[in-house]
Amino acid sequence: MGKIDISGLKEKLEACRNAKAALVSHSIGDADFIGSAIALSEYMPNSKIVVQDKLSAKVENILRANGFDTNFPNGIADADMVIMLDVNDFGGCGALAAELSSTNKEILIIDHHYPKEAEGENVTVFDDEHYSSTSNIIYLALKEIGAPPSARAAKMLLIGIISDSAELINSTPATFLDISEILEMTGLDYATISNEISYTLKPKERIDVINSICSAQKETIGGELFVYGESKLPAHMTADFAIKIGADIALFYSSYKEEISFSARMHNSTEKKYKIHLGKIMSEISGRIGGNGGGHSCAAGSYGPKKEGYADFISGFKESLAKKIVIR
Ligand SMILES: [Mn+2]
Repeated sequence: MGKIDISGLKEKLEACRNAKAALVSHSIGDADFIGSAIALSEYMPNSKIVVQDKLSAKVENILRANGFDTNFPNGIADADMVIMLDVNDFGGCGALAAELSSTNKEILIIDHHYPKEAEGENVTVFDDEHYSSTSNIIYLALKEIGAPPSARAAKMLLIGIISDSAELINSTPATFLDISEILEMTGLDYATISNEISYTLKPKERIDVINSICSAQKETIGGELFVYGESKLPAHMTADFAIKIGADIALFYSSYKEEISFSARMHNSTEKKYKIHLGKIMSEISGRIGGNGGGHSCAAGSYGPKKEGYADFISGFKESLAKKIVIR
């Protein structure tokens, strides 16, 4: 495994520009993935975007609204190389996990999550948590190369950057700089993009969010308000709303037919005070639901088939918080 920095990434992309690359994401690709993939596939004319399972419903709507196709091939068999975007471990790639960990094809990882080990002689990694999204990395790399994206692709990168920033809270000076440059380049205004990516929940869904938060557990750990419980909507939505209305840390789960899915969110002031990294916690305790976990310091997720492990998962989460907040 070789690690590269941004100049190494620039050289690498220039060298493999004409490769038949498969651009793959974590399971259930999000706006950051699709923005990165669209811009990169424009630069790499022989590449193709692969969706091994499905895209989030939100991303499909965004693609349709912007005139993009929503059908993508799901395999990597005919590709010469694989570029993993917005994911840094094979396990996170769901249906492609086994194939990726055994393939001899060259693999390039471009990501901004807490580094995990993706082993292999054939693996090159650019992974830097200082970037608030993979879309920022792709934007910067293309700029360094001197091949800026078209207005259409730049808008998708912008949607990726803004979506991953949790309303600009998870951001760096470069996040704002890139947003500003792309707005200028495309002539778009921020409000239009923001409206395009914000949740448009129907009244019934808003009732579900309100009910989920009302019936959640509320406790203080140290001086921090921790809210957790079951969500009737996808867990990340309820967790986002819980933070908006005053939780310092929120952990919600949604139960599906085959699996359980957890989302954790944290106010950035809590992160600053205690140096808690939700992505690390979710990764460490994901075995309790027999699955995978990871993400960022203030926004992370975990999913797995062992639904009965949910209470154990919550206790593991609370123990990890207590270690950071109370004992320090
Ligand atoms: Mn991302």
